[in-house]
Amino acid sequence: MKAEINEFMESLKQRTPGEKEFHQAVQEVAESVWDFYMQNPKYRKNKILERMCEPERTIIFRVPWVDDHGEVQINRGYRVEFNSAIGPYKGGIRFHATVTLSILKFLGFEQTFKNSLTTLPMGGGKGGSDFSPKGKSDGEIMRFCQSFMNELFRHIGPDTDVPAGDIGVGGREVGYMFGQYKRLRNEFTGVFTGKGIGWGGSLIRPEATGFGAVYFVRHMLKRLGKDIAGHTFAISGFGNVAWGAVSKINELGGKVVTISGPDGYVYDPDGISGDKINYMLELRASNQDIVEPYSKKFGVKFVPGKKPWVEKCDIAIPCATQNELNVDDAADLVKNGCWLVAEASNMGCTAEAVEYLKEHIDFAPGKAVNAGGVSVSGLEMTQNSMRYNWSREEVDQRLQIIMQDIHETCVKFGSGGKRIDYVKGANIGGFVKVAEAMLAQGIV
Ligand code: 2IT
Repeated sequence: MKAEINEFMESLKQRTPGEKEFHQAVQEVAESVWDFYMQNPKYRKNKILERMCEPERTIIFRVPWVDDHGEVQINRGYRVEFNSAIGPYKGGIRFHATVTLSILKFLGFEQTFKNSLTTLPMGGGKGGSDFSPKGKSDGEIMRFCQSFMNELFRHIGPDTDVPAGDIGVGGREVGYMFGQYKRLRNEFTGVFTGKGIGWGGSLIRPEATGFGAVYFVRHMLKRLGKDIAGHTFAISGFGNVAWGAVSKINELGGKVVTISGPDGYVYDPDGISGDKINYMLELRASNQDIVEPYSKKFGVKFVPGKKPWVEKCDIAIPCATQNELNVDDAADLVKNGCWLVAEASNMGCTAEAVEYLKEHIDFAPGKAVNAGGVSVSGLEMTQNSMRYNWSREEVDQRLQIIMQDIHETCVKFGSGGKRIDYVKGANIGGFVKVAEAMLAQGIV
């Protein structure tokens, strides 16, 4: 089996040289689904997996804009329309200096499986730019978003491709991009999710990724006869996902002792609760991309340049970015008594870390754990189509049902070993629905 996967990966690597994050994401899926793929000649004959690894369309474009000093700036914009077998392309837009085609391809590839798991009719896509919002003025961000949309508008639409936020893209950026789309098309339509509440957004969307992650962890814990209450959590990041997770963990009686940023991590032994959670929003809005001010404000430890995985916790939830937890971090966590890791970031752990964690403790991957975000995006699309808004309770209820379904799918396809293999469960569970749709739709 290993030789066949290696052959498959070698051929992929030859066609996509240098795209290491993309290769990492595909390798994980290939290893999970290989046996299943081999047992189903209809998939193999139709080269379903090979086709899934080739985006249906990739758009790359110049994004010129003028900064506050009158200087011309040039960034690169992307939209990777990966797979539309089960619905319009759906996935976020990332603005970050590290954005490359490889990163957006890994994200778009994973999004296809994640969206399939949500039970909602959404294909997979991802977009973004190497533009960094850090330290930019509001005017600069608006002009960049408008220039970005001046090209992207011709490729997206409510039944074609529906972007949303991701790292560096929140309510403000979605607003600017949606506004420009509406101006160019002369059309008020559900072309973006993560919109403001007064203009087509859904309640709970900002909280959804973090809430969903904690609902998913709660199901994992239930199988172990445990609960969120009384447990200590280490979290990385301090953005939208971390904020939602910290809020829900507090509500359910858990304690969060860390958050982190590119500058280091904060250790708060009393727990990040109450006003401290609201302060996370202020930190994020400051556009500085640092967490140190938290330690100054609340008089707690700040460790510069380090990740939070050396602190003692029961459960760790990476909420920042890809490959933020490596095998040494994984070993530190396990050594200090951590017994569950759930990725809320996309591909938050390196392949070696995933292997180590799966061997030693319970582990669940981002495409299952963080699917609550895109799920509520799907619910936002539904509400937009109905021209109606559901209440907070209604959206939250649906989110909880979806996270339960995703967990059940993981258990269904990931059982058989000494622990549930959530990676295998999520990958096969996500694969089947897309594969069946691709089969039914012919060679397209
Ligand atoms: O990674 C993700 O699932 C997201 N950034 C959210 C995508 C969406 O369309 O809401």
